[in-house]
Amino acid sequence: MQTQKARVFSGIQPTGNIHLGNYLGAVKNWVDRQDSYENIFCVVNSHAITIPQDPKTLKEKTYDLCAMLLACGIDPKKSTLFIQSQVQEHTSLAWLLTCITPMGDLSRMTQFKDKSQKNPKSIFAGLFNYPNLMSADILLYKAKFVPVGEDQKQHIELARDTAMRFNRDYGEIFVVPEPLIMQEGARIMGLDDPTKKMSKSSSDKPNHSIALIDEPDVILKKIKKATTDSEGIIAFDKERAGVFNLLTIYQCFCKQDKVSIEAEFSGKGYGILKERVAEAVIEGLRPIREMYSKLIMEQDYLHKILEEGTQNAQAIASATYKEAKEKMGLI
Ligand code: AQP
Repeated sequence: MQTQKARVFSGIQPTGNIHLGNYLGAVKNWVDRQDSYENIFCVVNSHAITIPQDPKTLKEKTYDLCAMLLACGIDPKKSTLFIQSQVQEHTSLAWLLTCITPMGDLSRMTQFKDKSQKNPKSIFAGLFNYPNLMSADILLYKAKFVPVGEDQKQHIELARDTAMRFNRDYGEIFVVPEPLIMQEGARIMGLDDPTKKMSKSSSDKPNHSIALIDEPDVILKKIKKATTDSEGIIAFDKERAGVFNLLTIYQCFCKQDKVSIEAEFSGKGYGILKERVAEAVIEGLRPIREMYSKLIMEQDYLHKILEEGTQNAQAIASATYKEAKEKMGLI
C-alpha cells in the first residue's frame, strides 16, 4: 500500500545574496530530503518589503534566487517552486490571521526586535506583522513540516498557536505545523563576529558572510580572516564560538562525526583548519556556482518552472483560503 508523503513548506527572502547560513541551515535540507516529502518552496518576496527595498533590485534578486534554488538542487519534478506575490492568497490569509493574533504575541518576536534595532528609521507595521504572513504561508498549504534554521523556530511556534486558535474558534481546517531543524548548521554565525548569526542584511561588512556565488579566491580570503581566538586548540567547544563555527561549517560539508574531525585537527594550528574549511566550502559550492551561471542565462526555462509552480501552489492555496474565509463568515 502506498502511503501519502507528508507535506513540507519553506521559504527564503530575496533580500540579498543567499549565503552559507541560508544554504546549510535551510536550503541544503530542502534539497537532501526532497524524496521523503511532498515539497513546496517559495521565494518570499512579500516578506522582503517589510524592510525598504529598491524595486528594480528586488525584482532581479527574486528571479536570481529562484535560479539559485534550482542550482542548489531543487528539482521541479519533485518540488513546487514559486514566487510568493504570484499567489495572492498569502496576503489574503495573513489578514484573517492578523485578526486573531494578539499584539502581545507579536511583540515578543525576537526577529522584530532585532530588525527594528538594525533599521530604526523604518520600523513599519509590516515588519511587526511579518509573522502572520509567515503563518499564512505555512497554513495555506496545510504543511506538516517546516524545514528552517534555528532563528525561525519562534515564528513557527506562533504559526502553531495561530493554527490551534483558528481550529478551536472557527473549526478544524489547519494542520498544526512542526519545525524541522537540523542538528548541524541550524545556526551558522558571522565569520567576522561569531556571536551574531550570518545574515544577508550584514553583507555590507566585507568578511561577514560567504555568498553562494562567491569565487574560490574570495571564499579563501574570507575564511582566512575569520575571527578565532588565542587558545590554539581545535575542538567543538561552543564557548569558543569562532572555532566552533568553522568546525560546524566543515562538518556540514565533509559529513564526518565530531570525534573524527577533532582527531583530524589534533595538534594542528588554525592556519590548517582555515585552509581545510575553505577547501571544503569551495568544493561544496563549486557545482552550485557553475549550475547557477548556466541557469541564469536560461530565463525561458526559469519562467516555465515558476509558472508551473504557481499553478500548483495556487490550486492548494485557493481551496484553503476559501475554507478559512467561509469559516470566519466572510462572503
Ligand atoms: N545564519 C543562519 N544559519 C542557519 N540558517 C539560517 N537561515 C538564515 N540565516 C541562517 C535560514 O535561512 C532560511 C531563509 O532565511 P530568510 O531568507 O527568510 O531570512 P532570514 O532568516 O531573515 O535570514 P537572513 O539571511 O539573516 O536575512 P536578513 O538579513 O534579511 O534577516 C530560513 O530558514 C532561516 O532560518
